[in-house]
Amino acid sequence: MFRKDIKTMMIQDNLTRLFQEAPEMEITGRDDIVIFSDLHMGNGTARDDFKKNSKLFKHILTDYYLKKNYTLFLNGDIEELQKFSYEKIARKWKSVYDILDEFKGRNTLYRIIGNHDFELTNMNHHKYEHDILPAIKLKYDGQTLFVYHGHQASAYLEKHHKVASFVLRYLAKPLHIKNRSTAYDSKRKFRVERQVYKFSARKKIVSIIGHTHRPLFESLSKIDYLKFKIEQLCRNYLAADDNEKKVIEHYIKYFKQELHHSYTKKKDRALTSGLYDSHTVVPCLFNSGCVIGKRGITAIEISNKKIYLVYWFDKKRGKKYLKQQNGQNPEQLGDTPFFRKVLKEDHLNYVFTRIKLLT
Ligand SMILES: [Mn+2]
Repeated sequence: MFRKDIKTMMIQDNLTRLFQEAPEMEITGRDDIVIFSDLHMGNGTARDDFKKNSKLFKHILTDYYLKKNYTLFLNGDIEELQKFSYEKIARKWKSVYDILDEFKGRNTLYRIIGNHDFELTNMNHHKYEHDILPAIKLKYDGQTLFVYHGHQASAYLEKHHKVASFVLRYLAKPLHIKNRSTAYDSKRKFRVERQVYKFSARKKIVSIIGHTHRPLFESLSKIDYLKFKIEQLCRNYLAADDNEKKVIEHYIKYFKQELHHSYTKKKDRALTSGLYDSHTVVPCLFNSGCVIGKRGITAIEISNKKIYLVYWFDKKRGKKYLKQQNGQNPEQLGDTPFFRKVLKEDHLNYVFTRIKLLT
């Protein structure tokens, strides 16, 4: 057997074990859930990746999700314990923990472990001692949404995260080395996604991860998604009446522009093919992105029997997102400069039907 095959087998076993051991929670179409990952909260200095979006994050938690009674899932890497001590983080971001406590008081907070906050599982007497889960299975209408951070799909991290932690805290700090493991290189991102995709398709489940900081919806990157949408619209065009045809033409034009735009940006173009073994894409992999994005925060929401990828941004930093897209206007959060925009959405039953038919 090749080394590569052994590695794959080990990772798939790893994910299977995680799946078996994860607690289950029943959800219905009436539940409202939001999933964030990768906050990487630090000590408030320039090396703290969370700092830039902290105000936005606090606002959307209190003025949107708490107000609307959402259940909050924090899907790993909440604290950046590979660079900072828990005490320093807790002191600096007390205002964030106060908000988390409000969710906790309502019994609507779930914390899932990541690789950068893994140390918490070895610490006693901190406030989330009994709240941290390795993963969770959300059961919806007999189907499974498996929520976990995603580092378990990387053989390297599982084995070496203690060494990585040491290196980051004691060596990277004085030398001002940028956190390489958060700015995950493309190849490693791709490998993690591929392993999770493989596992989920085989199990006929949906996986919702974080870790790579790259938002994914229905296993599709932005380019894949646009191509898929254009194809779908072309098919629908034939059976549409005159009015619908106009709308469809409008959408195709918009998606084509976006696609062209993405192709000219090298970053989006990277890693768009080869994630899948077969030619059909099974919509089994979702990624919430991260809270520390340069242009804002992405999250996965589950509500109204649907799943959404949403984008929160500050008007000053995301002006181009203010215009109408996909026929949707971004929604302003009260009189703040903050906006919420639905990037992608689909019915959960439709997602699971496609998983069933395509695997
Ligand atoms: Mn991570």
